Amino acid sequence: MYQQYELPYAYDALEPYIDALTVQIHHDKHHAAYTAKLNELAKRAGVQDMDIVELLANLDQIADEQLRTGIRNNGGGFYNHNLYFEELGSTGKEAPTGEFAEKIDETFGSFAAFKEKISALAIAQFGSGWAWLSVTPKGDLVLSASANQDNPISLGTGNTPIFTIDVWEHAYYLQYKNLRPEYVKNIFEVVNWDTVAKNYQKALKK
Ligand code: MN3
Repeated sequence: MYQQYELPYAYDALEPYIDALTVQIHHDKHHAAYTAKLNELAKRAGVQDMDIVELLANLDQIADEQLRTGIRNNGGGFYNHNLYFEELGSTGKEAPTGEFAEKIDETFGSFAAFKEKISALAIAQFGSGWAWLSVTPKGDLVLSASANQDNPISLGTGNTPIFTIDVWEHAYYLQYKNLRPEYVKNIFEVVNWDTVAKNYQKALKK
């Protein structure tokens, strides 16, 4: 049974940057639907007890093509939104600190340069998708983007995602309409960088 991440913050906690109705529908409808569908399909495929990362990294083990595609999309939707909702909820800290902050500077030059690069990927993603900050098996940071509910795990990169930006229209359209760049700019106002730093440390220990 795959458990949807429960929001530890109120629907309106991300306002004015992400409105309460968007958070509510995004989490309680979209994310809940991916989770329910994943549970149904995983049961049918007999993989309901697999860890989600293991499952997404080994999609080719599911012989039935329809089940495989359904699990790729809904398993991705489940995993991606767990990461997304967990990384949000500002602590008031505008940037990471400590070892993770040093790694960002070393990799991208500065935190501002990192924000600029991942934002450009998010804005340029054609149609629905995600932008990613991931940790490679060697412990390096890399950026990428993906379509639909694909992610660095289901794409077989071997990298561990630690931060993401959802650029499906359901993530911003109620408030921002067609202005994806505004949403991408504002999401940085509500990131919990302590959570992302924890994700980084966990990824290093893999
Ligand atoms: Mn979404």
